[in-house]
Amino acid sequence: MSDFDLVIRNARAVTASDTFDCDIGIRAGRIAQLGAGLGPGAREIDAAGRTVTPGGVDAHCHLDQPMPPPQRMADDFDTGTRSAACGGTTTVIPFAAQHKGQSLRAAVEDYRARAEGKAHVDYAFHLIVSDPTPEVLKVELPALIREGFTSFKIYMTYDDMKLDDGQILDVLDVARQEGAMAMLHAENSDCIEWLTRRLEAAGRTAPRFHAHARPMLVEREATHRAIALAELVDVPILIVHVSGREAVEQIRWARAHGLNVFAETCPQYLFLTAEDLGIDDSYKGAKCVCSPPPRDKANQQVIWDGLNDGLFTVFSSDHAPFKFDAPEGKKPGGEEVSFRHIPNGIPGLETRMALLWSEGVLAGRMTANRFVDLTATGPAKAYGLHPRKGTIAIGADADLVVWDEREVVIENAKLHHAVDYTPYEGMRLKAWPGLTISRGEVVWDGQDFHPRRGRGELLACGRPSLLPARRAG
Ligand code: DUC
Ligand code: ZN
Ligand code: ZN
Repeated sequence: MSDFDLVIRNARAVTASDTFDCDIGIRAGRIAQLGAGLGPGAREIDAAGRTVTPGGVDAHCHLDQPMPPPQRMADDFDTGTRSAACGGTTTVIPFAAQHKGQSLRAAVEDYRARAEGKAHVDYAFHLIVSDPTPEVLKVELPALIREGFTSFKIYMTYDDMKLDDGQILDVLDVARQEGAMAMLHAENSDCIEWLTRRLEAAGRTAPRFHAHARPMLVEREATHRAIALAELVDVPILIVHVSGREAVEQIRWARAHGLNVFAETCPQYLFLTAEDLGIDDSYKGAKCVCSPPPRDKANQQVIWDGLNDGLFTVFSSDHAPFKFDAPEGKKPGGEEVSFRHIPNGIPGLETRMALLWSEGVLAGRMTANRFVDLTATGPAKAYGLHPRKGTIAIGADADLVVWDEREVVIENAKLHHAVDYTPYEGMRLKAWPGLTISRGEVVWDGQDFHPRRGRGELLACGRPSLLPARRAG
């Protein structure tokens, strides 16, 4: 008789706060015991000499999100969660996006149907509120938050998504009343449009001009405004995909003034620069067109500093899967178009964990505990999934990564997404997940993916647990 379904022996377990040697006993998908010399498991894995971290929580990725034609995302919940699993991520949080004129509940039901029966690892949904009608504000959004959709994104740019300041205040007010987490995409839309028109008038339409149309100033201004709006409503917010110094300075200012402003950043702001959008007018730069755009080397260091000193709570991929050489992707209708029309975003679900483990932890830039906080515990707390997700603790889901330290060259041909490129092609890393375990099942063994479509569950999120609960009265 075995005591456990699975025992991982001799693990060097790392949480956001501690590092300890132990066996991990798993029963019915959960961590049942941590300790030395645990009883037998039906299956046993010896992790001697290897580090075990919580499975990653990728709290910002886009999968099968409805897009205006001809655009189409290459990854759905099948290929997206496959790619996640093979890169050490065991929970993904993509977006149920409301389009203008649509009910928010209809957007959630549509997205639920897109995910149903496809996912290989667990998932939750953020909402995107793009049409805050009285019905949405008074009825739909409060009800959805109470049903477990406790976070939503607000866009300050993109014509089909953006809210004006008054609308943002209204939506933030719902977040405050219901204890939800509002995520802000902070870029000034009018400044981008003004710059884009001038660039186009001068014939500057190559992908690299995307970065010229979105300088740090437009991110700084919108970040400042988002902070002021949240201060007025008196509600915590989280600024997503922070790219560099100017937005970081705004967030530091807010924190210094006692405001609850949280922040997320992404691998592209550590490992890419604006030069990856092109130093000439080559269309290849379209591969790295994302918003905000990557900045320069000095800004990469600012992001590393913020990851280490606690400015950032969340490290996400912002995986936005558009093929490069495809009419539904970066070449709309098969054409090399002006940067204005290139779908924004880059793939990154599978590479996020290994990039930060290798270039952060193994390169000596970051502690392993901080890595866990940024890639798993912090996002799980920010979006109400902790302690079920994001940690190694008795009672938590047995979502784990056992790390292999070996040289790995990133090649798109070896990745498991449905995108035809990775911006990190050829990069040499010092490690890759050797095992990814999702609720006690090995979904990736370092060589092979073990598919089981539909095993991933839709998670109901609780309230964010980054702050003490607000007391009534
Ligand atoms: N920017 C976004 O806001 N979303 C998707 C990808 C991107 O680059
Ligand atoms: Zn965004
Ligand atoms: Zn995004």
